[in-house]
Amino acid sequence: MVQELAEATGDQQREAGQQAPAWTLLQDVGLTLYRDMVLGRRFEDKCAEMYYRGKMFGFVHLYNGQEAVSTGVIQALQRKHDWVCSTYRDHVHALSMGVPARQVMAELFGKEAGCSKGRGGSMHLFSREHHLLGGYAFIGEGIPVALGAAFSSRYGRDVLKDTSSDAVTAAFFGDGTCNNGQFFECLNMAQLWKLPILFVVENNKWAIGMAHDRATSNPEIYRKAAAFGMVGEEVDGMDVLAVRAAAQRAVDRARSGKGPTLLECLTYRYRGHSLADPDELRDAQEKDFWAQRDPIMALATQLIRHDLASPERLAAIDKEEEARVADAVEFALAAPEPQPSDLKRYIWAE
Ligand SMILES: Cc1ncc(C[n+]2csc(CCOP(=O)(O)OP(=O)(O)O)c2C)c(N)n1
Ligand SMILES: [Mg+2]
Repeated sequence: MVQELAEATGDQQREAGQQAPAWTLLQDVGLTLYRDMVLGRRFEDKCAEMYYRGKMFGFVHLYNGQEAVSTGVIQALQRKHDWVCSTYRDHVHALSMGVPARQVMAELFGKEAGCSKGRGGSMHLFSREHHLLGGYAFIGEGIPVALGAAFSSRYGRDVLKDTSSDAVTAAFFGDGTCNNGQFFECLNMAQLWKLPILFVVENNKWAIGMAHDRATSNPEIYRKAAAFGMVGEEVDGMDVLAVRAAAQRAVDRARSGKGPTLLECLTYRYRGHSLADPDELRDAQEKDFWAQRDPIMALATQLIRHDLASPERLAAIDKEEEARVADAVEFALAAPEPQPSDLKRYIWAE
């Protein structure tokens, strides 16, 4: 673990022109990853509470269990420079991208203060400021959007000769989505043009109630990259350090013009497909197996074992993030509704 953290901090230090990784920097990276995952988990738990109390409406898809993927990949990106495209399971990607919890929660409550002005709701979070290209309700819909962003980086650099145009885009999507045509079309174009993009598959074994192995001829998704001559890599999606390291390799490849990567993260969603799903199809043994590999618990154990954090320090972070989420709920509940007279506003760009 110390080695992986040292690699991560080494990147930061190289940028700052320093030499050996200092212990405090190792600690900083470890705690940043921990805090980001805790915020995601607490936020989602609060959403479930609000939904079941009848305060939140529509379909709401939670991310519990998959936090190491969002945190690991997004922490390898450059904030407000690189881009991310999500799915309907998008709250935690938005938080990892730095969209304030208040704005995300207000969006879920349909308020004007939400990141999509209350017009998008849970499945359509968007923030230009934070380089979040959106959540999308149709599966696979975000992949070509991400491809377009990656194309524009490459075009800016190669055709318009703008050397600062080196942004990388990460497209997140699920295992079920990899049986959709847009996935294959976009992989082909990305490799053909060596676009700076990460195709991040969050393989949580299920597409609503369809088990991945029952629906997919070759369940090892990362191997599909080979059909396009692309690099494909499989990573333990419950291990945030492993995800971060794999994402960093892919980001380096993309930014240096070597092209895309298909990164398959093996993970699990703890809750039903959406909050309307009673989750009766998956067996308890399977759920237990993955619960024991919880990404937040795993990182906490490592941080404590390597003397990078005390249990008290981690508990304090838990409390701070819990308070951030409680504040977001208060803010969202008090925020004004959009005006009926503004019904058609934001349909077109202003
Ligand atoms: C084009 C399209 N077809 C069907 C659906 C219905 N649908 C919603 S979620 C889903 C399963 C997606 O599973 P996966 O890609 O594994 O993502 P996960 O929900 O596991 O994150 C399907 C088929 C849809 N939203 N869009
Ligand atoms: Mg899935």
